[in-house]
Amino acid sequence: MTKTVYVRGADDIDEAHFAANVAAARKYGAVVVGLITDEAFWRSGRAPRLDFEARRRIVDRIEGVAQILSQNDYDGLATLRRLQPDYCLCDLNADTGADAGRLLALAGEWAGQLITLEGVRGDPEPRQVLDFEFGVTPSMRLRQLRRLLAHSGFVRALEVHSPLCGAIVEKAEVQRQGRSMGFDAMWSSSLTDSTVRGKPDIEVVDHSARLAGLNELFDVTSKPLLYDADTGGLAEHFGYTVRSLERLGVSAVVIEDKAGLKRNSLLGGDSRQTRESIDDFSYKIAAGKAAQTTRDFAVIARIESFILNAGLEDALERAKAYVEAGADGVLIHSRASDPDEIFAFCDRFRKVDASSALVVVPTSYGDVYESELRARGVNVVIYANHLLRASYPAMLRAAQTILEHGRCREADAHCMPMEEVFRLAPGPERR
Ligand code: SPV
Ligand code: MG
Repeated sequence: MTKTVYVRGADDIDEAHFAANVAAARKYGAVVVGLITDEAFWRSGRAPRLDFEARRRIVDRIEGVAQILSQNDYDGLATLRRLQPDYCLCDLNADTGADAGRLLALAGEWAGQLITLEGVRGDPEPRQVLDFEFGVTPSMRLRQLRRLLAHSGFVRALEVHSPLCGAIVEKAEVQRQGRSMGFDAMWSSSLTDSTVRGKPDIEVVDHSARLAGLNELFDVTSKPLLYDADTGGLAEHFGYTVRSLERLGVSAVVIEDKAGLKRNSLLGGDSRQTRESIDDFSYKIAAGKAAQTTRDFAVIARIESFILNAGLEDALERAKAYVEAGADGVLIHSRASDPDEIFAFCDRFRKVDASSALVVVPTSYGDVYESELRARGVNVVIYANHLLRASYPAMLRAAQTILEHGRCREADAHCMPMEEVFRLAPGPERR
């Protein structure tokens, strides 16, 4: 009897890569591709870059595929249990170490065998490469955020200030409670974009400089991006910023209702921040919405009432006005060390507005769990500065170690091996 080989049709169906997998698999038997349905993607909190039909068409034209199954579970474990193939192909370049380990255990359940593309049976360490070969057009990227919000209702975003950070958002994945967890989106932070340039977060780094950085970031990533545009500048200028962001493929812009010299919201002490009037800020929101050319782009209005001690009623009044002016959602910010005022806002806001996006940045109240925020109707949680804050102490420690020893050997202990650096961006094989 012909043996069967299961191949998982994962997120980024890159035709050449997938065809190579199928070619390797078909040496063992008839290739059955478990093609993950869009619903299974959404349930796992991810967005497929192509919808099911588009992915099916790609797989369909690959030579050697005997059957395509609609796979309704993201990791494929239930499908494998049902199918009980003779072989299961595990792509160590694409599947995580945890995937590999679980597939191996599962294959043992019915004496199936795991084939790994590197010929290493069950090697738990996947290669962490930035093997981003799947092109994403600006419009594909732009609409991802709305699709994610519509289907899964919750987006987890992490700050990026370089293409390398983007690659971390793209690839970082852990297993939590039996599910693989990753980031859905990137946050382009004014704070970290300024700090990496050694400048304060006062709108002194202009959008042209930041947008040039986004271009490079988008070269090596596929996930959607929310852009922190500070105050958005003059209403007359904001429309131009919206157009530039849309052209690049940014999914949403966030503007905050501060006026004058903008200071970072988490800056303690008397930062003498003033606010835009509700009318003026609403006018700016409307100007941005009028300028956008796609239906998918979103303008999020950030409310600074708690930052300026103006209270809950003020925050709610502003939220209502901003949504009426056309904002697709609101970001409610706080620098309290507990989430009480955020919870109070969410509860009241969701009573009167069930559909606008609700965004939070829990830097100062970091004890809060995503599940608690979700339960209060939050749709987007932004981890706004963590890659910058993690990297600087590590760089400083390496620099100090060199100074302390008068040589660099000891710094190796704080640094990744050179081979891993090369593996991050391996480049093409020489012909
Ligand atoms: C940023 O990341 O630049 C933000 C969020 O605006 S915060 O720093 O908390 O104000
Ligand atoms: Mg900012």
